[in-house]
Amino acid sequence: MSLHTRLCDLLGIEYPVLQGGMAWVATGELAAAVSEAGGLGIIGAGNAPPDVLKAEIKKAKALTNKPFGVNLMLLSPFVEEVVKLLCDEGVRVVTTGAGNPGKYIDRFKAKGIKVIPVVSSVALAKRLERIGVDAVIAEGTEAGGHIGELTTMVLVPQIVDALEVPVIAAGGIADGRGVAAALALGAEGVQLGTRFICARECTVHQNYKEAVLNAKDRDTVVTGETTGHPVRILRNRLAREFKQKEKSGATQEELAALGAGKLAAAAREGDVQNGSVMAGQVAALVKTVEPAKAIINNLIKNTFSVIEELKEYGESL
Ligand code: TUI
Repeated sequence: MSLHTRLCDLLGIEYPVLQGGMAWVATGELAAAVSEAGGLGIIGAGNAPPDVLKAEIKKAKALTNKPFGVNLMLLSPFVEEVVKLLCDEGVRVVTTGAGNPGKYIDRFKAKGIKVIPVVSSVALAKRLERIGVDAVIAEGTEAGGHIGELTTMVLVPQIVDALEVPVIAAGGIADGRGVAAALALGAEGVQLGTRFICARECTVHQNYKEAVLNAKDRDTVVTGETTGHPVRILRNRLAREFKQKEKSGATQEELAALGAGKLAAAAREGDVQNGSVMAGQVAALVKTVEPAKAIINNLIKNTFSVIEELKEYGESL
């Protein structure tokens, strides 16, 4: 079964399914597994120094000949060096997050790298299309990690209406129902992060996977609303402490100190009580650990089942 859109041709992939480039979670192994399964795997650069990222790119190259991407996290202290590394390494696709990538786009384009920023507003999407991005990822506030304000349901159709380039929907998608909904909104692709945390090939700590598997509908909270960098994480001791400190008027420095290193503590050491367990609201829909190939195959199969079911509504007319 195939689900072919402009995005498949743009990126040279079989299915228009991207795996979110999650910092400390989306390593070379996961990205390669997703690309091998016909989607686009994406390594999360996060705050990693260039030598660490280079090793992940090397791992992915050893595991697949198919295209994969890297997510450039624009708040990284190493952003300049990472841009240079991505240009030198022959990475084929760069997604960006947590800011405006405008000033780096010419350098990527000069190397033939496809650039796909995550956007959470129509204004930024239009500005970036004008300076030559190849597609955009419209990410709703349901997503995990650093988030914008608008929901996927409201953001995606507005960006579809405003742009010519393909739009990829993200935030709140974990199964075929979500993919069918995204297509209905006009998206030509989807990006899933939280679902791929529970891919078998994802090397994140087992405790992190279990935290996602055990999450219920209201188990995520947004921290950092007072810092200008809202971040959705699973409820735990850290989340409670962060919210408490924000309520009692803690300074930006105090909050930054509380957050420092906490994603790595959860993702790599498995401290899911005192660490930052970033995940989207859709964690409640993630119930199994499966190979990336099974996740993608079921996603596509279930998308078509949903579309078939929907057709029946029209048949009685
Ligand atoms: O980037 C993400 N999600 C992330 S990055 C991350 S690492 C981090 N850790 C702690 C604090 C902050 C970051 C964890 N999760 N998603 C993509 C995304 N980008 N969501 C929203 C945005 C975004 C926000 C503002 C994109 C552009 C933007 O533009 C602001 C401007 O300058 O116009």
